Amino acid sequence: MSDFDPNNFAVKNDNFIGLPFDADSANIILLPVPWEATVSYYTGTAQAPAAILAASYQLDLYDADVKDAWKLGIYMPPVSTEIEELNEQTRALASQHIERLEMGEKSIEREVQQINRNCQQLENWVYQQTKDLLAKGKLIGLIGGEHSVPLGYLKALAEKHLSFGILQVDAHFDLREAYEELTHSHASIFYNVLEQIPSVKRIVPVGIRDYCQAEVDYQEFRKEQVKVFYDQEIKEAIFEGSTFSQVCTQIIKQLPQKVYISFDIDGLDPKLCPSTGTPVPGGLELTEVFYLFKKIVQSGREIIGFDLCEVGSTSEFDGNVGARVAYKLANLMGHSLGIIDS
Ligand SMILES: [Mn+2]
Repeated sequence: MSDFDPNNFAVKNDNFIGLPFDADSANIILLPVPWEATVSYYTGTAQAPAAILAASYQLDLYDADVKDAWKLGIYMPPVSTEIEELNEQTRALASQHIERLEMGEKSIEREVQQINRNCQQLENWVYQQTKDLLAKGKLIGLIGGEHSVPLGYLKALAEKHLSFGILQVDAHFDLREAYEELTHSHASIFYNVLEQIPSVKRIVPVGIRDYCQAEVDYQEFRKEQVKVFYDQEIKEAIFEGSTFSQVCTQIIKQLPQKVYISFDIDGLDPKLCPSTGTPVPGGLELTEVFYLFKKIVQSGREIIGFDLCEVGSTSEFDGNVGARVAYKLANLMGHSLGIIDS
């Protein structure tokens, strides 16, 4: 590290942005979870960790919001081949199953049970990995994969932090009680979080613009816990003269002291994530979400963890945007917890 020059081009050393850290020396671990068993539209997010790593070498290390950000110490371990194999098996089963449903045929119970069991195995793996990293004092950014992957991480985090909130950037609510009969669906992550993790006292979804009646009803049922900022409401407030800064103040007011950020890349305008699993027109600009994150940190709140999910891999630009989001979130998380000053 002593001879590392942050002004130089990145060396392709198999670590994020070519940073000079390893599993021991890093403070922040970007844990890759190459999983897309339950995706229902475009595939490719299982390769997102590889796409983000490949694109990351193009980034500059300077971050205007966090001085000497590169010194925080970020490390991205290699992708687990065990999880890659489990993903491939499960994806094969799930795509047969989803095709059957789309043809109007009945599902095969044995097959559904096998998919759900494999998804549980993935959750257990994420839980154990993140629990071990937290025990070593590491901060973690989970790099999906589809949006179902953070459940095990949130369970591990909930053992360390007994009360926290989640800022969810997303086009979708993900509040379905199972989707396509799959209990661990990407469309059910926050239903599962609310039903299974009592330490999560508040969820603040931002950018929501594609959802069903049952999700609206469930949000209404959980309205003290789920404070939603629909994309349409945000845009209309701005059309009528509110500023984005005022919108951010309202969002931040709903967040407790400890904040976990769950960033589904499809919360952004799809021009920034063209090959994500389920792109939806509308959404936020990258500058807007980065401003919101910075304001959260400036409010004195702590970012205790994050995930970045649903980044596509079939166009190179998705990895480029994903790498920038991962770096900004890691930097602001470290800064909010006082690892380095700014
Ligand atoms: Mn989502």
